[in-house]
Amino acid sequence: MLKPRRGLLAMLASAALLSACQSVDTDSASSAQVSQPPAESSASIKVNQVGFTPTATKMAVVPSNSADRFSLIPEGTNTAVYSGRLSASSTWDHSGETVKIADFSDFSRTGEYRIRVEGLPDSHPFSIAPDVYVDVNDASLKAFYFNRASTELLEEHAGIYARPAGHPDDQVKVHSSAASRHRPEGTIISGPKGWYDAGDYNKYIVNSGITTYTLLAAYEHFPEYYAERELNIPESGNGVPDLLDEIMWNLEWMLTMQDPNDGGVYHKLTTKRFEGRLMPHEATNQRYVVKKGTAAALNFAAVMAVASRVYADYEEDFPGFSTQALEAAEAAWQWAQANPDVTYRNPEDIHTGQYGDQTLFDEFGWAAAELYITTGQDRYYEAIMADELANVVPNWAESRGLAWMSLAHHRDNLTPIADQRLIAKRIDELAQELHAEWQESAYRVPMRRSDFVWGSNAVAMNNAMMLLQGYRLKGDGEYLEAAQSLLDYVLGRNATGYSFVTGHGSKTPMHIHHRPSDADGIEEPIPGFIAGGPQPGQQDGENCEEDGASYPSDKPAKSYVDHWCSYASNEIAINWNAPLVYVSGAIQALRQTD
Ligand code: 9MR
Ligand code: 9MR
Repeated sequence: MLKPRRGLLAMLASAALLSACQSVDTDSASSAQVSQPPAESSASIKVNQVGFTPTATKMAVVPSNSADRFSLIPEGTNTAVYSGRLSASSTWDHSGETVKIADFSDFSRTGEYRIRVEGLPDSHPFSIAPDVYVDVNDASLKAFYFNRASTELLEEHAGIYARPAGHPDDQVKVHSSAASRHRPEGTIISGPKGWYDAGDYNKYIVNSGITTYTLLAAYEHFPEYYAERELNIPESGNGVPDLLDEIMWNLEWMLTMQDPNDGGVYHKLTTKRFEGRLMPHEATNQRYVVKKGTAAALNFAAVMAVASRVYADYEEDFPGFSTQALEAAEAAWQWAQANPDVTYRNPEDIHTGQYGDQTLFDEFGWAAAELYITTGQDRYYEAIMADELANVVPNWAESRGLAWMSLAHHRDNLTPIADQRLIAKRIDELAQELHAEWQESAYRVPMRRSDFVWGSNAVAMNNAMMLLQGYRLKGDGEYLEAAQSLLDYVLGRNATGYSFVTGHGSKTPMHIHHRPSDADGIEEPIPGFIAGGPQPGQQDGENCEEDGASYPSDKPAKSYVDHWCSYASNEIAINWNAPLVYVSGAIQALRQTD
């Protein structure tokens, strides 16, 4: 795709966008009944618009001006209850801004506040409360329910977002690329349920891998927290935690993607082209299962191995599932052993998401680690190749970090073959690296230049997830604070001034690239989805220009536009929501006992 041309039209559109932002900030200042000079959005105070637990580190980012102090004003009053000194100013290269930090960590009184700095509009309001992330965590998980395929969303669960069933997926064709002796081209198979991947309606095994794993890990790490949550989904009240019921919706689909004749796993279930701006039930083009691949088999094997051990505790609720999942995992692992380098590229007549990972060493290591943990068989430990497997922040194409995360969590129950020292070292070294970034950054957020890619907000959440592994292993409170800063980042302490989670914060995305949110005729998007986030690639530049929209900036941390056209900065995706669930739930669970 071509880089966008930055013509006069684009400049005019971005000027219009800027003035739209201005009015938002002026409004919020006046509703606090203070007279402050109007300022452009880059001159606004950036703070987590949801808020903080009482004992957390609490920071805001303040554009540099001559002020050297800030204060906290309780909502509905005009009297400061706290005053502090701003840090020295420094420049954040990712946004080009010169900023100061307002640190009010030692203020812990519950309530609703704004931050005030002379010469600037007051910040958006935020809360200090022990249960401050419960709602955003619930919503980020409920978002998966809203993205369910093959089912009607009833008003009693979905409220105004109720909709008819879409995509029964019981008449799916085997695509030529997936044809085999037992299932020739055109064979009809059934692959219902699962979650739509993102703003599109297709279902991709590779991306389901990291997503489903991350949600399973949230449960494995914080089972008591999730046992108490009540999401009002159709299965609520059935005695199984809602998180596990929601995950089961996708596991059932994933199982249908395995060919029982050979254990191989289809890469995706998809239409040939992306559907239009339609509701699920209106998007009725023929669906296909496409080409088996090694990455699909290994993602599938890893997830089924984890699911087997997690649902073993729920045998009565899901009879036989735990055994079935492990058998499916082992069959997929066998297929990958026999077919170790079947990388994926779209066949010429398939134009939907590719998820074409070309490097498979990490997927082998991850699947081996999960099979090892679940079965206790040393041959799987050997297959991890632990000495050569680094720990890096995970994404859909990069699963090594997930292996280390699981090994660290289960470290007390591993067989003697496991290298305990190596497990601790891998987790801690990555956390240290991110911690150093946190301390050096002008925004006090561990985001590197290379983190501003398609889905950068999920990179932020995955960075936080790995810091949290460091915290869980070693108990170093600074790792938790650095993770907190990343949650602050996606909820408002970022250079765009948005809280990126729909419906959570004062200034949130209204035009996410999400077909149901776009086509349902309801102004507010479905709540609980995290937008992809800023990144300078602007691969949708031409698409946006056609729509008369344009990015306000080329800077990595500001390159975001809240418009339907922007699938490269404003789409939503299950693999982006999952680490938001993990991180918001983890921080809530770890903090509420403080
Ligand atoms: O809607 C599609 C989105 O889910 C994908 O992430 C994106 C990139 O593959 O593509 C979107 O579809 C667009 C297509 O690629 C080009 N024409 C416009 C489509 C919708 O805006
Ligand atoms: O998240 C994916 C990103 O890493 C890629 O750069 C991008 C373009 O290939 O595709 C993203 O994934 C999209 C997928 O292909 C189709 N469904 C929507 C996903 C999020 O935009």
